Amino acid sequence: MIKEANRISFSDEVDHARRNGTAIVALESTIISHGMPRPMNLEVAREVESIVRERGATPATIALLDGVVKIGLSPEELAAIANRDDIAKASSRDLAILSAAGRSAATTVAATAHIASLAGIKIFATGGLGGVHRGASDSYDESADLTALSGLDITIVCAGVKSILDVGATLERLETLAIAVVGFRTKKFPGFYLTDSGFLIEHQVENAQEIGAIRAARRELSVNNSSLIVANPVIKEMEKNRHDEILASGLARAKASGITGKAVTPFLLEHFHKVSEGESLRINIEIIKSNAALAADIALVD
Ligand code: PSU
Ligand code: MN
Repeated sequence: MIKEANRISFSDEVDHARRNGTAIVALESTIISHGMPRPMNLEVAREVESIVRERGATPATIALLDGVVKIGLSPEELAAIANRDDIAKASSRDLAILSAAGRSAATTVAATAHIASLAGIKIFATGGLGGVHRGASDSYDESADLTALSGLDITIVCAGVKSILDVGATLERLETLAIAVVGFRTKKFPGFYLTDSGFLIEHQVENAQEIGAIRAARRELSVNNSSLIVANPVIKEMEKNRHDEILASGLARAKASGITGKAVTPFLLEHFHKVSEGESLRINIEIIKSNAALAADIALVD
């Protein structure tokens, strides 16, 4: 559990929920600072927190601010993550380096899941997971989200993985890493902007109670050394041909501009937002809100 009081701090709201043992949902911050444009990003971040509260759970948006890991952000801190120009993108490996330097960063799924686990928070809502990128057999670009989730017991609600990735390869890696996957009212693995990535998953659940029962069984059978993914598809997806066209132009532009490493995901998301004239942003927002609501319901079952 947490020792370094100065390096990690809880918001009053999250502190209160921890003391009372009530439901908490972890939320990541990269999606706020690097996944959506201003000023919409702050509005959405606030709404997502409100949705978690309305369902009866406590939101814990996680980020690094001026060297301190924050579990739960005050309204001012949330605005800082959304609007400040000095917010880095931190995966797990970056956290200590940035913290020691007193820097600020939004946390990816990998980093957020790590911090949430430290704080004993077991349920986490995000948009889309990172995964294996297209062309990874040459570039070796595979998100650290996968390895992080392979070593943490957290239940993560997402709309599958982004269709910008190699979805088939990502599903294979999830299997190898013993990360469990269930579809929420679907057996089609969602592709973020699309309800169906073209890949099937084996297991389907219908409600939060069923997920609670799986979580209990995981503990009893000691198969909770790695995470459980709840894949929750978007309701109103992007038109498939349009999606494929935007993706192809985005990948070509990323290649031509020499975009690599951690810049790839934000670059492609921004390309989608620009070219789809707000359609991808609308979908992104719908996804985060619906995932936050489902995560709250799951947290309340525990
Ligand atoms: N999904 C979104 N928007 C995002 C991300 C995911 O809808 O901005 C972020 C998440 O924080 C995820 C990260 O952990 O992208 C993965 O980045 P990379 O591919 O560089 O590991
Ligand atoms: Mn990468």
